Amino acid sequence: MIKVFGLKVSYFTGKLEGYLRYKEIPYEYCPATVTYFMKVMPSETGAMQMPAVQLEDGRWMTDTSPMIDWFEDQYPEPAILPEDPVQGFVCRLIEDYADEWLWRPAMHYRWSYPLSSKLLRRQIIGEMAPDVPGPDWIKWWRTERRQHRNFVKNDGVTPQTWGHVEQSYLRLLDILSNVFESRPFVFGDRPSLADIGLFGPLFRHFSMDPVPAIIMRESAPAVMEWVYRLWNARASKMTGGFVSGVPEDLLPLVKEIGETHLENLNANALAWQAGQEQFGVTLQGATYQKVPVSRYRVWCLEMLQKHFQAVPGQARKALGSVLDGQGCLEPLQRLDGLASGYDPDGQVPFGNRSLPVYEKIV
Ligand SMILES: N[C@@H](CCC(=O)N[C@@H](CS)C(=O)NCC(=O)O)C(=O)O
Repeated sequence: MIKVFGLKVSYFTGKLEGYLRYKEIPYEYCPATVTYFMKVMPSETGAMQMPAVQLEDGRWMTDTSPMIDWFEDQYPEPAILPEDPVQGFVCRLIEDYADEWLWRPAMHYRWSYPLSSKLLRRQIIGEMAPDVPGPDWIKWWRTERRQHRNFVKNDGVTPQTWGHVEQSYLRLLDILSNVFESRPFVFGDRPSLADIGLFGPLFRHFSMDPVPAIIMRESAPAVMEWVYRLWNARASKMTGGFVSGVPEDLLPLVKEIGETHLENLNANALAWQAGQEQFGVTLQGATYQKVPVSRYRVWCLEMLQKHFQAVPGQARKALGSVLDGQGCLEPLQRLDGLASGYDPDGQVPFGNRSLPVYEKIV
């Protein structure tokens, strides 16, 4: 059986577990203890990040998006990527936004509020460091300080951006509440890659961490219901299909992604091309400063552009007009000739590379 190394409070472990459970791919969950997270996983995958997967043949993989693509090749039925290439691209766009943009509000809600950070530091240490010698209070204190510094303070969350960071979450709840009034999953009666992508932040962070979970329960119970509907969904029990096209109620999400995630990816890529280590960007009127430049996120934009180009002619026209109508097409295509060099040999999710996302700040 494959082994999934991660934590029960981890964003991306939750995303992968949601996918594997839905697809009914058997796996053994293995806690990423300190020894695994800091020694075994980096030496096998090149990245100190979770989840990492060890296959039965001994090979290791990391990074949920390419891992899910790999699993889809091995277990094609039922596909989580709709056949309609327009929907397929929108799924990838939503997944990338969920992975990379919602990360900041998720970390902020977890580590900026003592109600949450005091609980999470115990949960993390309890699962990760049962055998590490030393008093618990020191381990809690170090964990809380590390997470807040790396993922909140050094990621552009300030008194000036705090409100905007939270608005991203609140707007998403409004958009999704409206969607789930009409259907059980983002694109219809069964989960798609869009649901799996959103599951990362919405399951292990927003629906479980005390502060955002109170908000979700009180103001967006339909989203809470979707979280657990997806956790309990099994492909073999699904009968329905996907709707056709991109429903009207998803357009506000596409617009939101254009204004936040795509603008942010562009600013990051420009700074990377200029050889900077940090960048500033104004999004929806909020100015973020000293955000660490990420080569991995240059690759994310490169991959989105590549997926767009791969959509066949007539469908690409239709997709272009959906994206253009929401201000997304221009930022998607703004930068030409991106060459992150992140995965030159097309090896992901295999291959031992250097730490992708947080190489500069951990
Ligand atoms: N793109 C990666 C991101 C994985 C990731 O960032 N995982 C987080 C935990 S959910 C992590 O391990 N962060 C490193 C750290 O906390 O030091 C994926 O999709 O798997």
